[in-house]
Amino acid sequence: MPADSKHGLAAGDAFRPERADWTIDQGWEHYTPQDHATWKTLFERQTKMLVGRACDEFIEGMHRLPMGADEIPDFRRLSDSLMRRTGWQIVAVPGLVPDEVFFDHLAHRRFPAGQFIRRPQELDYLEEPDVFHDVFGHVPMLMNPAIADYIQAYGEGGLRAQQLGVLDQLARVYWYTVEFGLVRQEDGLRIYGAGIASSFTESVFALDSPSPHRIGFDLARVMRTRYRIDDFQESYFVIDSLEQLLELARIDFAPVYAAIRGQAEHAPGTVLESDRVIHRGIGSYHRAKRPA
Ligand code: HBI
Ligand code: FE
Repeated sequence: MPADSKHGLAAGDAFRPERADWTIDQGWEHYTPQDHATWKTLFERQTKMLVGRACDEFIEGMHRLPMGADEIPDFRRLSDSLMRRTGWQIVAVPGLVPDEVFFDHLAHRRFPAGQFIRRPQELDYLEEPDVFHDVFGHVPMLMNPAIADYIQAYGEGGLRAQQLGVLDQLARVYWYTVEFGLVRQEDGLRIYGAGIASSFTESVFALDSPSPHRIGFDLARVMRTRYRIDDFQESYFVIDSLEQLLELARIDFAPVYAAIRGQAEHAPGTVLESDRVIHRGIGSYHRAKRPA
């Protein structure tokens, strides 16, 4: 799962950064055998789970990276591979960082990755993005040129969106693509979003459950759609190929913000007349959890 609180800092409030960009040393030598064992458990069950579920670009990116089951990857080595291919680097951070700091890193093709790893008794529970979510979930996709440009554009757009007062709208686009996106491949829907790819349970739910909606991606539609931060998504948005993200990276969002200004927001589970519905969810999962 991704960060539970995408806006503002929850658990990290007390943390005072030494550097203005919030980076810390990964301190790879200081990971304990237990830390590496936790990585191994997560890595092995997730690589098995993602066969036939993750998109081809994810699998290819993973194969090209110095990342395996045996140890938490060293960010310096990941950065060497990324730099050669797409010009990205990985920098270590203590957890969630303030929005401006996050955007500035992305705008400069630096991906901030949580330095710590979750505790063994909390394999499926995360309050802040840790090294498994950030590195296993995000880094393989950063080997792809389309996603690489798209995430940089998101960083640049984030600073503009803040000034325009439309950060919520932009953050939803990130959420429903980079974190929870699905892509159509010849043989069916596949995962490219890191929040799904790094989650054992959601990687099944997102593709196989009859419960959630799967809807063709539309920028203005997604900007108006709230999301769940504490549970599986009620709707997933599907792009036709990763090239679609490259188009998104190149267009100016300002006219779209202007067009939807003042329009109503959609609840996470709403289906609209205008939607290109790929699978209409039966909503069973979230209905069962709501108090009667
Ligand atoms: N910090 N480390 C980290 N990772 C994130 O995904 C992140 C963040 N800070 C802010 C943030 N995400 C979001 O609030 C923005 O995408 C809007
Ligand atoms: Fe993430």
